[in-house]
Order: sequence, then structure tokens, then C-alpha cells
Amino acid sequence: MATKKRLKREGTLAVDLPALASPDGSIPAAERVDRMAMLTMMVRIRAFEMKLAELVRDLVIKGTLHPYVGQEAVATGVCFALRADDYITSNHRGHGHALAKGADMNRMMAELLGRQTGYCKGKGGSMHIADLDLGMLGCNGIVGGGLGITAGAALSATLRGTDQVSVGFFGDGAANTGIAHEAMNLAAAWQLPAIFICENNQYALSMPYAKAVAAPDIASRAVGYGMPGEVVDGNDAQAVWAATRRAVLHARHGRGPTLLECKTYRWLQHSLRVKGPDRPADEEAAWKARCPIAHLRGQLASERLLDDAGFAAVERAAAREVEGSVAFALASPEPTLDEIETDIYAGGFVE
Ligand SMILES: Cc1ncc(C[n+]2csc(CCOP(=O)(O)OP(=O)(O)O)c2C)c(N)n1
Ligand SMILES: [Mg+2]
Repeated sequence: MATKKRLKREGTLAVDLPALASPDGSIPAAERVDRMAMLTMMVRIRAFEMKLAELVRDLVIKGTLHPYVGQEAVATGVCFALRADDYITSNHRGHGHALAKGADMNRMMAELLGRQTGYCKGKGGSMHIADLDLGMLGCNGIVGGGLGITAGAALSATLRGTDQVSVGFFGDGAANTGIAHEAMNLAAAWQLPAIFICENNQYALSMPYAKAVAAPDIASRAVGYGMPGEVVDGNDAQAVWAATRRAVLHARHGRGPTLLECKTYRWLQHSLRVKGPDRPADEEAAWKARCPIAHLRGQLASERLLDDAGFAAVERAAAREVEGSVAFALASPEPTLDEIETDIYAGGFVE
């Protein structure tokens, strides 16, 4: 109870409201997202991920990783609605989240290739990429594990009296873990500035959503937690941005958390070394026909804001950046043996 009182005294009531926010939480008419910048980010994420598929196939990257291809509009739409000092937590499929929050592609590629110049000095790999300076609190290999951190970061912002918000990305599988329930319940009970972004890509590894959950929408759970919930077209970056902006304004006003369920689809296999059973071909084709990049490109083209040459230039720049990141990584040294016990928080051998 002491915490609750403290939240009231120092936290939610002390929030400094940003000038942009409307008191009812709606998006001010003047506020627009830069859709060209969003498209550029999505193309960069896809180019990065497609390159990783090659590097894994060719054994340049030795471990496994979980590709984000097909889901680019979620990370991009969400992160474009945030401030630089807001927090995100991520999951095992986290490269897109990191890039969209501003992570440096060179350092990401170096980490994936196990180089000293990587985000974790080449010792963490795909599921540990973090950049605290960007408010990127980490990818996470424990399904659902990021959500406790989401709530914790939101509590920290409240106790410090800042108006930062904390966003947690998680999958439809993670939605069924205990920590997801605990984090959402506590965030609502304490009215924390958290936003829970469920990327419902229809599968948890090989488990189809419809076999794991009776309810059609995860967003409907929000009612039970006492927070707003919304189903969003996760392949429409602008729709994701708008829904997130509403949630951000809600949270910054001290009105507590929101649950957004972004319906989307991963195009590639679960992880680049774990294929899982085949999915129905017509299902895959239907989702690929709703490519998030093609969708935004089409919107901009129909408004005469982007032509084919303009899009090709965006793709070329992304390809150059990715190739540059591979060259940077390959030119960087691998970690040395005397580093093996540094940066370790817990350890030991299990026999
Ligand atoms: C606690 C825990 N249980 C199981 C796993 C193995 N695992 C890794 S990813 C995954 C599926 C997660 O599905 P979802 O949350 O929908 O995310 P998606 O892979 O679809 O992005 C599982 C079961 C794990 N990493 N952690
Ligand atoms: Mg999933």
C-alpha cells in the first residue's frame, strides 16, 4: 500500500504533461507521422533480416535467430510514436524492435557475427541486444520475460516522477504465460505508464493461435485488467502508429496502461534453424499479399508522394547500409578468451 500511496503522491499526479497531448487522450489534429521515414525504417529492417537469412545459411552466423520479416509495421509504427527517452522491452524476435528504436546496424550485425564491436561485445547474440541509452531494455530469450521488465520500467518512471512510457513487445504465445498476466494486472492496478504490444502473428512456434486460445482476440483481455484494449491491423504502419499514439497520450496523462493487439504474420520460419511444420500455403499467400511495406508504399504512391524510382532509391540505400554493416562486423575482432568471464551476472555449470 505504501507504494500505491507513493505513486499517487510523487508519480501519476506529478506527471508533466507534454504540450502536444489533448486532455481526452486523442491525437491532436496537427500531429502527423513522417510516413517516408517509416517506410525507410521498414525497408531497412527487411533488408537486415533477409541478409541474416543468407548469413545463417552460409554459416557465417553460427547460432540461430528469429526473423522479423512480415512484421516490420509493428515495430516501426510503435517506435515512431515514442520519444527517444521512452522504454521498450523486446523478445526473441527483436531485431526490428531494436532498429526501430534507433539501434546502430553496425553494432547489431557485429553482435550477430560474434564480434567485440557488437552490442554485447559479441558474447550475447541475437536475443540479448540492448542499448540502455536508447531506452532499449533488451531482447529476451525467455518467452514473456520482457513483460516484467516493461512493468518495472514503467514503475520506475512513475516513482522518479518522469513522464516516460514503457512499451513491451510480446507474441501471441507469450500472452499465455503467467508473467504476461502478472505484468498487465499490476500495471493496471497501479496505473503505470505501460503499453503492451501483442504481435499476434498467428503462431507460437508450431502452435496455431486458434488451437491455443478460445477467444478470437487477445485484446479483449484488457477488459479483465481494467485497461483499454484495441485490435490493430499490424500490417498497416500508420494504423499501428495512431493506436500507439493514443496509448502513449493515455499513459503520459497518468491514466495507466493499454493493451494493443497487432494482427500480423511472420513470413519466414520460426527461427532460421527451426523450421516447424508447414503452414497452409493459401494462408501464407494471403498474408504475403498484405505486405506491410507494399501497403505503405502504395499509400504514398497513391498520394503522389513516392514513385518507383524513389522507392528503388530507398531499397538501394538500405542494401548499402546492410552490406556496410557486414563489412564492419567482419573487420572487427572476435572476443578473446580472457573476456570469457567478464560481463557475466550469473553463471555456473549444470551437470
Ligand atoms: C519460457 C519459455 N518457454 C518456451 C520457450 C521456447 N520458445 C521460444 S520462441 C517460442 C514461441 C513464442 O511464440 P510467440 O510468443 O507467439 O512469439 P513468435 O515466435 O510467434 O514471435 C517458444 C515456445 C522459451 N524460449 N521460453
Ligand atoms: Mg506468435
